[in-house]
Amino acid sequence: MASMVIKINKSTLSLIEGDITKQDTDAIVNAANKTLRGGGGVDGAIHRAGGPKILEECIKIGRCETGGAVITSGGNLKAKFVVHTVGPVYRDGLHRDPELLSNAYANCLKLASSKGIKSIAFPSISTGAYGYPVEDAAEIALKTVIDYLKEHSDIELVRFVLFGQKALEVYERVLKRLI
Ligand code: AR6
Repeated sequence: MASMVIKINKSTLSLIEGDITKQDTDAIVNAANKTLRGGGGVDGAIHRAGGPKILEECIKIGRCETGGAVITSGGNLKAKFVVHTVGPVYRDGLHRDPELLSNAYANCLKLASSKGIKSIAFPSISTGAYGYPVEDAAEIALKTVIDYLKEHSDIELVRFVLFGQKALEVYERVLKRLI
């Protein structure tokens, strides 16, 4: 399996191809929607693999705004927690799209850190049903995570779990450009 691993201060940032529901990190991130009631893509896969407990907790929480993040248990998943975030629906890359996508990553990291989470796996938020071009989204995602890890040392591992070789290649290319 192709992958890329770099160190940022004491933390590890890694890129792999795979299925987010199979990750053994303390937390995995769900690319949810504002209603938190489940959906397709990663959201559907996480709820299917994690079982009904996750949805019950989501219903209690109620809602999540674009760029925000909330947390539930991991249900039947290996991961103890699921951090649910809502990426922006891509319009044109202008307006608030980049800012809201960056907020989604940053708020997941802040929330994870406040819960003592040491390792977290992200999917490529907004690049499926929400239509964000992968290359642009990768740059925002990686920049936001790198900036966070430069300033905070509590999260030891951030793993991007990309769906398919093509997405992994894009993330690898963008990361090489950024470091
Ligand atoms: N593991 C890792 N990545 C995956 C997996 C998986 N199991 N399944 C899909 N991907 P999307 P969005 C990739 O559509 O664009 C839902 O219906 C996929 O290839 O899941 O943020 C929600 O309820 C893509 O690159 O999320 C919302 O309504 C990336 O994950 C809406 O979709 C994100 O695709 C959110 O759309």
